Amino acid sequence: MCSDYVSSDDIRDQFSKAMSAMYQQEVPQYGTLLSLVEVVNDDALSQDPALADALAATGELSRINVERHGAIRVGLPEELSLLRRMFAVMGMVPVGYYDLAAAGVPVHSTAFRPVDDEALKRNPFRVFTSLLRLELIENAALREQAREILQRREIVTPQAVALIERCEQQGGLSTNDADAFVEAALTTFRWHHDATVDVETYHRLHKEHRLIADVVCFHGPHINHLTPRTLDIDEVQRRMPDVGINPKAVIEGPPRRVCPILLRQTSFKALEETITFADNAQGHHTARFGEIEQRGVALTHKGRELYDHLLAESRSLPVAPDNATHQAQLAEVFQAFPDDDATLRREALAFFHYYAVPGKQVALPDNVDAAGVEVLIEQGALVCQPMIYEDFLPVSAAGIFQSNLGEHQRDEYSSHANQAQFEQHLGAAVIDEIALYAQRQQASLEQALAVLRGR
Ligand code: OOG
Ligand code: NI
Repeated sequence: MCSDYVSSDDIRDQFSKAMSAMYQQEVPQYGTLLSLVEVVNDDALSQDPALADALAATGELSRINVERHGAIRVGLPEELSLLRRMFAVMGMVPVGYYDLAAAGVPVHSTAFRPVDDEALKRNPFRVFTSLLRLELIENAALREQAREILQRREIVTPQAVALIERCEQQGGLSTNDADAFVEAALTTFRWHHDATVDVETYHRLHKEHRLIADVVCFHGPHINHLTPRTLDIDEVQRRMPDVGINPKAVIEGPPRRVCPILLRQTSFKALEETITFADNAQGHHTARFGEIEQRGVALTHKGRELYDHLLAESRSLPVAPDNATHQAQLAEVFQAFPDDDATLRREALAFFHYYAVPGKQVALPDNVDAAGVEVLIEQGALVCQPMIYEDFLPVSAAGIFQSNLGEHQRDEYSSHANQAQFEQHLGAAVIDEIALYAQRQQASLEQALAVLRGR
């Protein structure tokens, strides 16, 4: 690749910062939340030097203050595949498949994100991207009307399309082109106060499902939240009311633990926006909300099965009236999930990065198996750090969707997950997230062993 091109990591970093600045202007509470998260993160690091050391070792300390995920929803297959090409310019590829129809939300989703160690360290910006499943609209006339409305809009500006094509042809963008791309791409995710439909059409779609109205009635896939990463979500949840923010009732995901796993999330209610409809009627729409998350170690298939099993068990208990009770119930059920790094590693429940300890001379066989790894760790020649989970959780995502869609919840759709159709619409296969963690763990182990062998 020509070295005159800006790296895709730089473009992503620039874009995620521009997006954050735009969202701060659009949703002032997001700025308040960022300040709160920063204070809590600084406190967590100063109170826990071991945490600071661990984050420094994996290169996460430098990324934590820029780390965000956003979420968008699109209406048509062509929109999804065009966004795939847009995100590729920024080194973001589709990872994972999430079926939300089972939770009563008529979408299926993926996350566009960087995948390799260096790119993640630089800026792990991810965008949870959902495609509306028009086929789940039962009323055929309404379904066709929704499709027609969507077909009339262009969600990416002609200039952005031209720059995406240039990047695909040349293999990169010059500094000027990259700047122009970031600005043009940002336009796609802006909020629009004017709807593309009259108020009556909006209400008909809204009645079918609020999310359908949100996707179909506007000029584009406005970013609906941007989520900073905190090191102590319980503390942020506790302090949110002090800064005028009311979080949803419970924190989604696993309970608080010594060794955090996967992802814990909480959100707060959408803004009510004033809308001007195509017939000049005025009305309201709620779409955008705030969210925070705390990330823990990525789990193997075995670890994930145990998580899913325990989560299902906790969900069969009576619904807790408040977060404290919910967390206490969860913690009780999750006692069955080992809570120290050594057991998580030895039982192959979680993924780790391996590092060689400089200066250690040890005799190494040609093939180092799992038992051999344990010996090297005991000898102090190898150390490991938890590999952070970079993805999302479907049950949590459904909880986030629902708490922000408001009162009117509907039952699950009877349709099944359809990854093949999603990939066809996307124009590419989604990457299996667990295979990615396994590869990165293996690569870090091989690299560490090479260092120990003096190569
Ligand atoms: C996406 C909700 C899912 C998460 O963090 O799990 C999500 C949406 O509301 O569009 O962002
Ligand atoms: Ni989110």
